[in-house]
Amino acid sequence: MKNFYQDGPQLSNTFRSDEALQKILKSLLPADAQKVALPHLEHLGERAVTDMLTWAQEAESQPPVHVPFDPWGRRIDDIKTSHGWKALEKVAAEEGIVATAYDRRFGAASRVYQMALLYLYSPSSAIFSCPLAMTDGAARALELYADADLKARVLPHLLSRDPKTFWTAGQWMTERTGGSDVSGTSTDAHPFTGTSEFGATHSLHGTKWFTSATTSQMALTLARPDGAAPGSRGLSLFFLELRNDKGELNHIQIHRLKDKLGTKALPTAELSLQGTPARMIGGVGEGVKRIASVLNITRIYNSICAVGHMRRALDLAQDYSGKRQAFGKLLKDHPLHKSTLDSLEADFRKCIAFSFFVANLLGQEEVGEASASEKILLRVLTPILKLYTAKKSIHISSEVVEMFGGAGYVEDTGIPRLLRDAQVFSIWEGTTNVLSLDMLRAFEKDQAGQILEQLLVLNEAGSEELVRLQKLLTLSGVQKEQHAREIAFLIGNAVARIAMKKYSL
Ligand code: UCC
Repeated sequence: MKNFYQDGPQLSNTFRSDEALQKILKSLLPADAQKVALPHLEHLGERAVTDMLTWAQEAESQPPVHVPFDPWGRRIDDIKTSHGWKALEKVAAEEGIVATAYDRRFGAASRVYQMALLYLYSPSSAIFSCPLAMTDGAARALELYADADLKARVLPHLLSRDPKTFWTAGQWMTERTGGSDVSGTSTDAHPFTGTSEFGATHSLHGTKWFTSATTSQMALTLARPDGAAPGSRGLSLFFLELRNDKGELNHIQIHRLKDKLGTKALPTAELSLQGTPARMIGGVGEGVKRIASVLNITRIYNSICAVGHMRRALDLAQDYSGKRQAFGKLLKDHPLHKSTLDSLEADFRKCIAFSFFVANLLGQEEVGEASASEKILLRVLTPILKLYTAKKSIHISSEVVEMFGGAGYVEDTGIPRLLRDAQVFSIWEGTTNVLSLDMLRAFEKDQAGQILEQLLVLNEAGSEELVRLQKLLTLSGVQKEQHAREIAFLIGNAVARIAMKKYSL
């Protein structure tokens, strides 16, 4: 074996090779939607392993840089991103990764089609899918709650397929007091006295500790208007534009970019608002309820992206198992290696089925076709889906890194990034525990717990997991809180099985 060199893993068209996705789409998309969506997805599946992959590698190797001052000492707070990052933004606009959901050409199925595009786009996007999540969430919040003039000004940009007019949005919730508990938000909103192109009502003062994709053109944020109550019930939702018509930041100072474990290409920043003009959306104290519509979209994005991430990890591991020899045979011919891979593939199938089940509910709700109990299911299943897919993605990524042995631990193979980037799925947009408790609170509203239990009883009567779940659901107070994660995972498993059956996976 003197001149032996191992061949690395190869990817092929990620739509054509994805049997589970194809089955789900054939089940969920009506014939007219399939005619348009399937060739488009095949085209994107090819880009995901050609030009996009090259740009994603470029974006990863040239992370964003914050330039606080110009050569003469003026404060400019420029954030320089790579050519690859910009090219991936262009792809997002051209391919309609957000817009497809809102043209509603195929009714509820437009959302499913759009989530399938996102699923293929995300693993080759260097996590440009994060700004897209915020863009989609902002589009939905504006569509639901903004006045007509603000919608007319902003929605055509967020939903543009032209890279020259496309905008992305940021979501700025997290302050130094924390990202989960927003009750301590200390950004103040005073009445605005100047003139503003977008009808500002307030000027904001405060520090945002983590702002997603700070190169976006607009953001939604929480702040406390003068005289509003303390705690989260006193917060309102605000729209702002980052730059004025001269291209200068609108009274925003960027302190630094965050040095994160992963998502290295993503320009996440810490900044302060120093009298930033902003327009209130909804009323005083309605902030959390209004921003929840952003969170519900970004949590489903998180799930679809986590599942896309799993698929990418498994594609690499499966290809490699047909190339790598050890102990006299290929990895795929070792029974233990094969059964390990098969069990990861089974986890992936559960997650993709569950994710598209919820994406379909979202589509139905958006076009007014969801029944009352489907709306309630969407509300309670969203946090469960998010936490379930995030944890599975970390598990699968970790196993895949291990399957590459030492090569999986060496940076230039690109494999370690799988694990680093997976870890964020369970942190941003609500951690596992925060979402488990959100689920318990949601159970209490509109008999959501009973509606969900009925669905499970209908499909899983007598199963050991259902019996355990029913027992846990009878707990109350601290005991129920202590078991909230177990409850969430039992429900996740059950709904995933129901969805797999529905899509014949
Ligand atoms: O900033 C971050 C980093 C950005 C980068 C992210 C990129 C993601 C990209 C993904 C693609 C790759 S991450 C920020 C992370 N923070 C969070 O996600 C927040 C986590 N915390 C929560 O989820 C909390 O549950 C809160 C903040 C939403 C709510 O806490 P509160 O203050 O205790 O409020 P309540 O009492 O739970 O809810 C207030 C009201 C209630 O309605 P009413 O008043 O009618 O009873 C709730 O039912 O809001 C309602 N509500 C909701 N409604 C709360 N949550 C929801 C919801 N999800 N849907 C509908």
